[in-house]
Amino acid sequence: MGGSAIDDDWELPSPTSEVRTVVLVGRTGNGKSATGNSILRRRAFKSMSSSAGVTSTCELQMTVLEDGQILNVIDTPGLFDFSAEPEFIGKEIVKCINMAKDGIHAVLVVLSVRSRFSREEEAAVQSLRKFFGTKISDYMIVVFTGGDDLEENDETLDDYLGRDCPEPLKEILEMCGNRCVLFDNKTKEETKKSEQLMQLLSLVNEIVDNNSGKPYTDELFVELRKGANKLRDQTVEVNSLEGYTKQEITELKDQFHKSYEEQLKRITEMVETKLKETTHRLEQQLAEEQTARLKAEAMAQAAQMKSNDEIRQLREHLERAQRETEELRKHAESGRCVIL
Ligand SMILES: Nc1nc2c(ncn2[C@@H]2O[C@H](COP(=O)(O)OP(=O)(O)OP(=O)(O)O)[C@@H](O)[C@H]2O)c(=O)[nH]1
Ligand SMILES: [Mg+2]
Repeated sequence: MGGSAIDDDWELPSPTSEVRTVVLVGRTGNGKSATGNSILRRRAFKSMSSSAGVTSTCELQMTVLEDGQILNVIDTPGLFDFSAEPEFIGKEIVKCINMAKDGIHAVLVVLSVRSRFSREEEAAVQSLRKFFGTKISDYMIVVFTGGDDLEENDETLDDYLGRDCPEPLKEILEMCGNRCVLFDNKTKEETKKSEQLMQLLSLVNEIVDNNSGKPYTDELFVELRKGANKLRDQTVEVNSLEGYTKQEITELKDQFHKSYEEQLKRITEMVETKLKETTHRLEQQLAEEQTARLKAEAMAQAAQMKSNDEIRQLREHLERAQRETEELRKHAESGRCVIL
């Protein structure tokens, strides 16, 4: 992980349990909750069309897959959304990491074929990578929702990506090893539902294999888990204490909770600071890219103008020459001059 307070190479020991965790991220309205419901095969997350964000906080739901694999699905509000306050995003990131505990097995970047791939989306993915480090790309899968829309036009995902795929989207797909899948969250067809889910789960398996079973973690995961474990141990210890009054036990527990809350607050502040840094750096980068683009456009325009000017001059020369030739011809016809 980049940045000052948080480093890259933090690993948790591989979890012994078979639980896997996937996190849904993406712009509001792209269909994160709907995709979560398709994975869970039940309406667990609230999903609906709305001009404002529907999901307001991270939520975890669990399912047992056909092969017995336990899968945790974390739905999120628009994390890494530039329009949201860093304080809000910071709290949600900490909450999400706290929920993921042992780490994240796959990050599902939800895009929609029903809306244009925007600069905000590009920036959101870049900011995800800047915040969690480039290692996060090894865990990313792009889920395109709106498969029904493509089907209506007799198009496949390859057709869709083949026509006018914006360069930044191509880069994102390449970055995550071209792991992408099309989802139709509206379908009632059982075969289609299970086929698209199988495709997604096989990509999750691919990620797990590629990363030797290690889920994504970093220092934040370690710190948060240490805090939670400490609180759990302290609670067990206090419960087994003898010779203390009920009130004394309650007071001790309150004290431990307070120190855990304080630790959470400290980590959240750390995340907020890092987010601000990330956003600032990204804004600078985007501004620089924008300036470079404008400069290139201006130069191209100037070159065009220059050549337009040259063409105009050439045309004027030509017209003048034609006029002179015509005059000479007229003179020649009147016998006053000879054309050579
Ligand atoms: N036609 C079609 N509509 C979809 C599909 N997936 C999601 N939607 C619709 O898109 C709208 C937004 O879906 P949500 O699941 O609420 O989107 P979200 O990303 O969770 O949005 P927030 O919670 O606001 O961040 C809803 O009306 C969904 O029914 C799909 O595959 N096809
Ligand atoms: Mg939602």
